[in-house]
Amino acid sequence: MAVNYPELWQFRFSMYPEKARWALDYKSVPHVRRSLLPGPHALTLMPRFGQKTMPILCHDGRVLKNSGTVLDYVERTWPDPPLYPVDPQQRAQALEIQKWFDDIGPALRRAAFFEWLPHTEYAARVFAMGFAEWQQKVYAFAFPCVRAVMRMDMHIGANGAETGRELTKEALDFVVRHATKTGYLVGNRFSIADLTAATVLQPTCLPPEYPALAPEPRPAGWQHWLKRWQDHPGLDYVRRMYRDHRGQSCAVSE
Ligand SMILES: N[C@@H](CCC(=O)N[C@@H](CS)C(=O)NCC(=O)O)C(=O)O
Repeated sequence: MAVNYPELWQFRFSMYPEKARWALDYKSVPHVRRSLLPGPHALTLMPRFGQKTMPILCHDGRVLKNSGTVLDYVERTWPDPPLYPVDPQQRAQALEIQKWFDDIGPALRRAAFFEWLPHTEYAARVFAMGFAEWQQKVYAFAFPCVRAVMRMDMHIGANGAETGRELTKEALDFVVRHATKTGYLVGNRFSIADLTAATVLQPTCLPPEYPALAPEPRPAGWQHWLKRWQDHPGLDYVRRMYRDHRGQSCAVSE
């Protein structure tokens, strides 16, 4: 009998799909990952789902869009181990923290992209990781056009990058302040708040457990971006969440 695996639509190298991957892996849920290339992704997603952002999770005839909705579904469908605190007050607090990090994610992404998107060959290679060689070649050729659209779409520019850097610092300060007592943002165990905070902040230190690494040697823009954060104590929290809780991939090939 064919197994009905949940199907996760994603970019390999992206923060919001990472929230969904992490939740599924954390709960040991075998799932299929459908990976798309930034740019052409819209042509696949729009006719099928009527939106072009991911993650999108398909399971049992349901289509879940938006990382918060996907994680809520994952939590209800596969409750163990839990990502939502049992205590209602703590649960509300964890969901509020998730929302805050979800809201600042685009600003942080804008700031990071501002520094490393100009490295054409490298950026195209990172986005096309895992695709067939011919696709990588075509993508590298077309990348300057794709990048122009990305810059417009995500409003990538100097002012936005400055705001993004300020918010990144604020977010790193936040995790240091809130995780001092127990090591976690809410209560004394790993929750959706930590999963979201660590995911959104992973570009500041690229923890080795992140499933899509930016290969070395990294171009100047990347190095500059990473150097900016390297002495912030919040990086210890991000690395610890990844090291202690990221777990193994439960992706299956069909
Ligand atoms: N608030 C949404 C944000 C999703 C989002 O921005 N996803 C990015 C990848 S990290 C995306 O799919 N971008 C493609 C596009 O905007 O065309 C969520 O939590 O799922």
